Amino acid sequence: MDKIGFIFDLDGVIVDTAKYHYLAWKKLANELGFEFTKEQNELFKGVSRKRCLEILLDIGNIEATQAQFDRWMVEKNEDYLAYIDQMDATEILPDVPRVLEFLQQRKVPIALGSASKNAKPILEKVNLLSYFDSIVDGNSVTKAKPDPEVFLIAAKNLEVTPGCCIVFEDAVAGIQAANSANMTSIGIGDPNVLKEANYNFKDFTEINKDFLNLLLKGRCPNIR
Ligand code: B16
Ligand code: MG
Repeated sequence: MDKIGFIFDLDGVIVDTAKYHYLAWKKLANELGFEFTKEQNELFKGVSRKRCLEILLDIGNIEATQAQFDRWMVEKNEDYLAYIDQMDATEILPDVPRVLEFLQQRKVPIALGSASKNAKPILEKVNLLSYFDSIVDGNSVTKAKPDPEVFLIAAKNLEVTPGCCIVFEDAVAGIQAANSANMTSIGIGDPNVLKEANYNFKDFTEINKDFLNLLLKGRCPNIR
C-alpha cells in the first residue's frame, strides 16, 4: 500500500487570519471612500491577494491604473503584516496541534497548501512550522484554487500519490481543488457551504483519533 499524506490549508483551518485580512481590506476600502462588510469579506476566503483587490475595486466601482493597483496591494499587505506580527500560539484554532501531533508521531508526511504568500511567517509566529515537511503557498503556485496545482505540488514534495492525500480546507474553491486532484477532501466549517467535501466537520475538536486511524488504514490511492 502507498503511504498517506496530509495537506492543511492555512487561513480558516489552522488559524483565523480572515479577520486580519478583513481589517486591512476594510481600511483600504475606507481610504478609497466606500464600505466593505464582513459579508463581502466571505468572498475573499481562499482567494489570492490580487484577485481580492480586483473584487474590492469592483465593489467600490473604482478603476485603477496599474501603478495604483500595485501600490494598494503593497499597502494592504503592510497593514495585514502589522496584525500578523502580533500573532502567537493562542491564535491556533482549537485542537489543530492535537491532530498535527497525532500525525507527526505516526511519521505521516504533512504539507501546507495555502493561497497566502505570508504562510511561512504565520506558521513561525504561531510556532507550528516544525510540523510541516513541505510548505506550498502563494509564492509557489501559478494557478489559484480551484485549480489543483497547489495540492499537486504538495503531494509531489511529500512524495505521496495524489490519491493518497487527505486535504483539510475551509473554502469551496479549496474543496474543489482537492477533489479535482483526486484527493480525499475534508471540509472545515459549514457543511451546507462545503457540501462537495468527502467529509465535513465544524472544526478539529470533532476530529477524533478513530476517524484519523480510519483514514490512515484507508485503501490508497483513493482513500475517501
Ligand atoms: P496573502 P488560505 C488565503 O489563505 C486567504 O483565505 C485569502 O483571504 C487571502 O487573500 C489569500 O490567502 C492570500 O493571502 O495576502 O497573505 O498572500 O485560506 O489559502 O490559507
Ligand atoms: Mg482557507
